[in-house]
Amino acid sequence: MAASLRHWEPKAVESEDQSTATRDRLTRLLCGTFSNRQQAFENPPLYGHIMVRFRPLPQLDVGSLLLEQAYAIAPNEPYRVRVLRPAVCPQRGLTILNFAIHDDRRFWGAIDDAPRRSEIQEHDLQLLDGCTYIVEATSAGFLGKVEPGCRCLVTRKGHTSYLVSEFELNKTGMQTIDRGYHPETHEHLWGSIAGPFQFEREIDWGDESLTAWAN
Ligand code: CYC
Repeated sequence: MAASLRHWEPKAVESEDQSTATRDRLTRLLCGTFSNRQQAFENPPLYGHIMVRFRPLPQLDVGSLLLEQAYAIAPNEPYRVRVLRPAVCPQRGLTILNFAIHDDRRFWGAIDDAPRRSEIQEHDLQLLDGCTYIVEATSAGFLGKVEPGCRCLVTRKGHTSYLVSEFELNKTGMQTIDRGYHPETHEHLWGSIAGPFQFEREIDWGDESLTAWAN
């Protein structure tokens, strides 16, 4: 007997409710202030002391989080400002979309300033194509990797490289590894020889995500 295609379903696929709940759990777990204070103090000069902060932007699509990444000595001069958006897509499952903000200087420090955060609009965002994280839930939290394909192109010291990046997120914090590779030779050009950055959660803003998109 031919099996009916209509009834075929891969076992691992979650129901829509389950995957929305998982997405919301990821959003909640990202919200907060993370720093590698201990690692930086124990291993100078291998690791700079970095602060990573994620906070909800309720005026934007569900899950949108402002990210400011800065050296701890200059917290309001972030070297990376992004909007991240956990999202479930039918082909790839749980993902995090990564957007740059046009002229992001306008919003430096907005992570600590709700009125300024509220000014960020959807038309300020530009999707960083190829830089989407593919995420899986684990018992303790989440694992994410930049999508395959070597398409997350970044420029460092005038040279183009593609980013290979992974993170592991749980209640206590987040570990990250970023590495850049040459687009043709695939030679390792920069990043993480000493091992992952170990960020600990210092402030938990997860509760802000519970009400941000409720209506
Ligand atoms: C680039 N690091 C990137 C990019 C991503 C991340 C997505 C390229 C796309 C972009 O610019 O947004 C990583 N973004 C993340 C991670 C999260 C995130 C893990 C959390 C979910 O939202 N990166 C570090 C270290 C440092 C580093 C502190 C040491 C290797 O976290 C370097 N990352 C680094 C560099 C680049 C990069 C040099 C490319 C050039 C640049 O942006 O300056």
